[in-house]
Amino acid sequence: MEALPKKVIEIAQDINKMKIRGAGKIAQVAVEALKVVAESSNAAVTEDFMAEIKLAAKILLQTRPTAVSLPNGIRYVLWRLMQAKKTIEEVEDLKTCVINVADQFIKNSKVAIQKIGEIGARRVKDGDVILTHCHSSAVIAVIKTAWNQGKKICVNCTETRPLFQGRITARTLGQVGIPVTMIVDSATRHFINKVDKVIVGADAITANGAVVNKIGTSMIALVAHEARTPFFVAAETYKFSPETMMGDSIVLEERDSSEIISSKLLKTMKNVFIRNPSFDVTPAEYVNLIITEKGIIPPQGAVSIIQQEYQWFISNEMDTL
Ligand code: RUB
Repeated sequence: MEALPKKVIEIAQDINKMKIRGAGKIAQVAVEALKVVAESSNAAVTEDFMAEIKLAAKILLQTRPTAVSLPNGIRYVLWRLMQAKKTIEEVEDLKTCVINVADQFIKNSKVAIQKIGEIGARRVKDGDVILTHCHSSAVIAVIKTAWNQGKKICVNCTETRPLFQGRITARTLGQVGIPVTMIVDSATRHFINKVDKVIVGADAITANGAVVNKIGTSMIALVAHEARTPFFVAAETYKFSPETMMGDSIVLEERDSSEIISSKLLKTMKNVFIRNPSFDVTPAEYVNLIITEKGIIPPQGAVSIIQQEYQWFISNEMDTL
């Protein structure tokens, strides 16, 4: 079997180092990487081609553990490839299959964001103050769509420590003219009574409607719950986790301590240890609704989405990876 193309390794490294980040984007580039494998494969027999694709899938899956969009995107391609292989005998035809399916996933993913924008914007009123956390393409779509509809909204956005993804959100929204107030994460409760609704993205949504998102999200949800401020989640259906229906739980990534404090400074402190979990879990009871490209659902509807979208996975217990 040939070595994987350099581009695929680079994509895997960029996801791991967070040069490419955000659950939706991670899934899109991982699927793009499978397409690169297909485009550059010199495999002579279908078995070799399948082995190359599976190796790339394995490497990509190891890059970040929490965003369910990543395995869901990869499975989208692998499942269709495996179905195709039952009748296709030529390597070239399998390559075409991967390329087409990958393009289809990326296109669907972009359309989903657009639809979430349109559906979510209906829940945004003229004059709303929206609070968001981290940087989510789905949330940006909702806010920008509402703004483009002429709704005079403004946004409070947390810095999102330790890696400050809130700055990406602030810059993106500010650029189109939306007034943004950036606050430190811990100022959320101080400002919550001036906020009309909270909208955050998701890395994973479990069968019981819990939402896994950037660390700090569950604290914001708690604050919103106490203040009776609606808490919305904007997420494509490929963020829903079929594994959680089979009893698995979502792995919460914990990243290096150097993201919080330099190792040089840490060495000067005695008996100090750092923990750096990247994500947390917001229970369903703190979530008012989830905006998906298929419509708005209560968190309790997560299980139906999983049943509808991932029946093929559940009934086949897809253990090919
Ligand atoms: C990003 C994050 C985002 C979700 C949703 O974490 O938690 O809220 O991934 O984003 P990180 P999107 O920066 O660690 O990847 O809506 O763009 O998929």
